Amino acid sequence: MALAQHYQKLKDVHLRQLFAEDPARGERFTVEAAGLYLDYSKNRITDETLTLLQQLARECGVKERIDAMFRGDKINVSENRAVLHVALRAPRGACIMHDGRNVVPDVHAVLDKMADFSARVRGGEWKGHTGKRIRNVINIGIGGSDLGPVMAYGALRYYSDRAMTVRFVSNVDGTDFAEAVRDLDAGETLFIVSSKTFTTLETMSNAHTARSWLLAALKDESAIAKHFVAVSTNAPEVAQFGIDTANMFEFWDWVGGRYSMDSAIGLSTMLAIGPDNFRAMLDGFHAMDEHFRSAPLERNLPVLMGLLGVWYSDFFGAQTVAILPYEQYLKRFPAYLQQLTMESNGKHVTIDGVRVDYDTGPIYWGEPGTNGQHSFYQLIHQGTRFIPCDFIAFSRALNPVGRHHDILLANVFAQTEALAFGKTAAEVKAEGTPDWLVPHRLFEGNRPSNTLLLDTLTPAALGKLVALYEHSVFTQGTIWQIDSFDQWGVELGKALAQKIIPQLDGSSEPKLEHDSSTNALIRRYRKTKEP
Ligand code: G6Q
Repeated sequence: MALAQHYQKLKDVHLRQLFAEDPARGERFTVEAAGLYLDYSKNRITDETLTLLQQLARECGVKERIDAMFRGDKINVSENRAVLHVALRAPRGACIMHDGRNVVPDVHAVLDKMADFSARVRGGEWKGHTGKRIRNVINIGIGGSDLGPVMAYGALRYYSDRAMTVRFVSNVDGTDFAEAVRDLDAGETLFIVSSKTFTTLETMSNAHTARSWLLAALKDESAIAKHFVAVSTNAPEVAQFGIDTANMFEFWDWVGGRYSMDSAIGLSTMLAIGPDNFRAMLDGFHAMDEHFRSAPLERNLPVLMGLLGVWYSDFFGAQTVAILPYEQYLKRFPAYLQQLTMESNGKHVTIDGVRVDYDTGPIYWGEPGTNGQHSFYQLIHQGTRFIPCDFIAFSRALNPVGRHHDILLANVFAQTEALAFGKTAAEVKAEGTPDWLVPHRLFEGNRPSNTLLLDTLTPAALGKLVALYEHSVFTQGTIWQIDSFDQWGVELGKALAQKIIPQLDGSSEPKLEHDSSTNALIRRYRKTKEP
């Protein structure tokens, strides 16, 4: 294949050489879309690489797949579902069809209901059972029903109502719940039970515990209606739990969990930042959707980033990608992206069920800068592994403090520069380094990175950033010909524990038919657990 041959030609070429040969490279290999500026010049690519990658995109039908997604085709083949998170942020007048029905009015009806509820809670009109206003919001959910809201709350904290405490309970480890409520007054606390299926073990366990906690304090079943709302696709289960379906915010099976932060799953976000800011975030998502749908492949930001990821995964053998936001509010962004990317593209068969003979989704990880610089960056600079990095930064600080922002941004630029160009033996020697020390202080460089530079971390900017990654994940999944929208590995986890739970309880030894390791662990736990 042409790309494999091209890789052989390029694999030993240094970024130092590429920049020397084309002094305008740093301006040429950039693209701006919807206010996001991407500098991809510090990647191990030439014009030919881009041409070949775009050819690959064309051959794999990226354009056709984008159209199929927006058209509502059932591109999630293994679950026979449409993939329409783009409808969640379509403007009111738009038309996106699903099974012969325009879903945009449904989306806006739920958004309006969320806005009305949020305004009432934020304004103190919605009162708790004892007449106190709601000051604490706890979202109970896990995976896609948790990570998006957690990330968005952190990212948009600046815009949030500081009189309100917003917390998240996801883990079935009782500590998560215990610590979340320990200093809260039940009379001022609202639980949002967020679960697409409303059957997830962790979420339902936490929801039942929350119910008991609330009733222990308020001592009246009728309090549930004022302190519990649900976000789900499953009205019967919501009613079964005891939440009035009038207090249920709906979404649909064409919204995947990890693509749901701008559906009703974002209710905690809206309660924190208010309906107007939430809508601004949706507009940001939509701006990137439009760019993805209409921009030519060569200038298409998500396509470009997706293709660069494929280039490194499948030709350079990169096992991981580091996500490095230089923005404290984006602390949980790498964790969010981990689910988005790894749950979507961690697949080993093609859409047709054939085992792939190439690598699919890499491992995503990261931490905000500058903290990472004082821990794991060492390995990126001088280790033996090849780790492409995405640096994310904002030109304007939300909290301008002295010279902090210049120092922060100087670090971004310095890091990408050092990774790309390194430091030669001659340069190290010229600093007066003795010969024996030179190898230790040498930096090979030629480590690639993207730099995403945005103006300010606004709700709209966050929407654009998330949509950029959503669509770049989709682009990659299309190249790899996998189903980026199913998650059978997660489903397996949901079923596995169910079998063991009853075996951990009860006084008589259960009949254990697992392997010898699992049997022994269960026996030891039974012996050592609290009576
Ligand atoms: C996301 C996954 C998964 C899911 C959780 C929670 O794409 O499907 O992370 O979001 O397992 O599921 P529920 O929302 O159904 O509780």
